[in-house]
Amino acid sequence: MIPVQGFDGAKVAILGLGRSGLSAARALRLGGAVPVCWDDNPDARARAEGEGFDVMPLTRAEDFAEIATLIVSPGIPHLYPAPNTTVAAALAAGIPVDNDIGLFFRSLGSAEWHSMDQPPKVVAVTGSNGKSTTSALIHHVLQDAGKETQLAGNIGRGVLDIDPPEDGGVVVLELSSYQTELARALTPDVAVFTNLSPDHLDRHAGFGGYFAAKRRLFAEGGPDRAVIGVDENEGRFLAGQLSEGPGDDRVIRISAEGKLDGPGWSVFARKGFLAEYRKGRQAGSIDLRAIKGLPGRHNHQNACAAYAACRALGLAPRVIEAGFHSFEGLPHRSQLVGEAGGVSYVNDSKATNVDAALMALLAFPRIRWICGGLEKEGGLAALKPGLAHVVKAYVIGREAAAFAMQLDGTEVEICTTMDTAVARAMADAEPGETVLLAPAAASFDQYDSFEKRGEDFIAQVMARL
Ligand code: UMA
Repeated sequence: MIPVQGFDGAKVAILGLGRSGLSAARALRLGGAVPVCWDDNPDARARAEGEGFDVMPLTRAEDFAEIATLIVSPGIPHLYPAPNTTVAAALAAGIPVDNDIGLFFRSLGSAEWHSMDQPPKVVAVTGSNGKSTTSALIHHVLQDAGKETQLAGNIGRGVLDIDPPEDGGVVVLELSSYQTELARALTPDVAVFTNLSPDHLDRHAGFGGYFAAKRRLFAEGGPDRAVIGVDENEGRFLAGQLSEGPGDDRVIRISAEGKLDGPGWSVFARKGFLAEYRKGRQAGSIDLRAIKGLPGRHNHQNACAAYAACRALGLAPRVIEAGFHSFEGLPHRSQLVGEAGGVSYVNDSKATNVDAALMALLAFPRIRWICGGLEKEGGLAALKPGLAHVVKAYVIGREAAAFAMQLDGTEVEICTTMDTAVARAMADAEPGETVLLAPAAASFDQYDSFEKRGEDFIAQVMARL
């Protein structure tokens, strides 16, 4: 755990007592602060009380009379669509609002760092898609290369929960827009922006607010190196703003859409190969088609981002390539769960929306596609470019028939349950094909979470392999 610095003896309010809130409360207490906690859910309050924390409602400006700052969990709105009551009270009282990420960046460095040969570094990854895989891949490559490394942030571990890093250590953080928007300190050594597509728009008052939240990672002090996905205008704009000129290699441009020209530092994927160019010369290349844990264009973009971040940290191309080969992927994201009789079984239960499912469909040539569930707004029309890869769809979910109706032109079987869908897809599959769970829908009509849905798929496949 990282003890929070700068609040010794001060009262610090904490709103939200989930993973990040409780971890902030513990780290503040360790640093000598007096946490004052609140959560709108009584069960969460009881858990904090069980750990000996003071819990009290903070709903009026007067409640903040003795409070130095308010730490807010990422899932709690602080401005849009409307501030939570506690945040509104803090704003009325003129109290600074921060989060665990801001506390982390202020508290990570210690006096011991002065005597280290290589003081620890922080890599922070943001973007709309691929940030979990990119962060996990950077962490894996570093681990594989024998470096001391820790992974935290939006990926599921509170940032203050990590151990103080050692000499030469690297902390890899996945950061969401909720987290970057609120943090009062954001000073990674290497910052990565994977890509941008609309998400969480209600929390950021639109697409501009969402981009502005992510851009803060590159503005507050500025990283030594910025790895920027330039396949959208926003990335191209950001890369241009951060560079002194086209040859400035503090910015590494990445693309999954082909060769990037220019004298600067770039990493791109073309026809299944990753290439690195620096000062007009090729500096490295990797055959991504041979890497089983990273199938498809979207994973090739993740590979470019992770490669660039690892190069910025000084790793050699061959070391990074070796790490890519042993990367197994994250659970429920292009996860290869088995192979038999020339058929591959892939769990992409995290594909809860149409964009993510399309990426999965484009990653494999001949697909027995298990899809359906609780449909999101916007319909399925955007899946069209991927349907050419589908041999047949096996539709699950309570509204399977309505879902199937939208897959006009594709052979479809209404299966409703995972059990039936896996059995039917497996019976039909031929060598060279992939049985793919990529639902293009949320799981909540039949499961508690996308994780539970993915686990059911794996169990059904394993029972029959
Ligand atoms: N709460 C209130 N009032 C509210 C809303 C929530 O009191 O109005 C309370 C809840 O009762 C609960 C607590 O706040 O006790 C939950 O806080 P939280 O939703 O911020 O969740 P944490 O457990 O702290 O987890 C957070 C991230 N959650 C969100 O961003 C929603 C986790 O990312 C992250 O892994 C974790 O911190 C550790 O850093 C999850 C996520 O869904 C995976 N992220 C979103 C995404 O990836 O799309 C951004």
